Amino acid sequence: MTTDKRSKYGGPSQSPVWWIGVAAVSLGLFLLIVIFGLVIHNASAIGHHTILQVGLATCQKLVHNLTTDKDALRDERDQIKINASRMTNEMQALQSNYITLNASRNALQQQVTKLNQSKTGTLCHLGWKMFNNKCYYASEKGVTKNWNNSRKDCQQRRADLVIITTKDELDFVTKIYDRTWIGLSDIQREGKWKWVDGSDLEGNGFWQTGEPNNSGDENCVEISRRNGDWNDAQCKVEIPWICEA
Ligand SMILES: [Ca+2]
Ligand SMILES: [Ca+2]
Repeated sequence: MTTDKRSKYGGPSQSPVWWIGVAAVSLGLFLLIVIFGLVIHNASAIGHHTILQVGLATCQKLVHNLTTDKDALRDERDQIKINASRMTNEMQALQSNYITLNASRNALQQQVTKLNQSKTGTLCHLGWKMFNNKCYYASEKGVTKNWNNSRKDCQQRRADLVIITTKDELDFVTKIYDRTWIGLSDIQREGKWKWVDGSDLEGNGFWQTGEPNNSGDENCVEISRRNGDWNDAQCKVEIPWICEA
């Protein structure tokens, strides 16, 4: 039995060589596979390394860019702060100037008001007289006119015949002339006494006793010699006149 098996494989000296060859070939193939695997693995690792390097460089560049942007933003923020501070200072200066100008304007307005008061209180045209902040013009000595022409003369002087509202004013006028036209008449309607500004005669006036009597169609009012009070006279009479502005 044993002899038959050995003859089948060609003798006991050839069998180990054959197995060794097979094993060597197998080992060689295995080593090739291992080397190939290692090469593939290394190539993959190198690829990964390169990608990581590129990614790292990109990140570094990104960080650099972000740092640059951050610095730029910080500078911009600082500049905005400086501008805001400067604008605040300018605004405060403008507010201060506004307050100063407002105070100056108020002071000037007060001066203008005082000047206007001073003007009305002390200044009348040359040749005019002042009384209680009003200006009065008395016709020249020796010149006489009827009531209508006297009034026209006053109007040419941007005034009108005097309107007498107080006893003081009456006394002031009668010291200038003891006979003079005043701006009162009943020309428009008999017995309806109106001043030249269109207003009605208020109260009883300063009529002489027995006047107004419309004696001979008397429609214009004069201050006459008799005690300085009023008399209605004919408008055509020519006497001095007094204007009030
Ligand atoms: Ca009359
Ligand atoms: Ca009369």
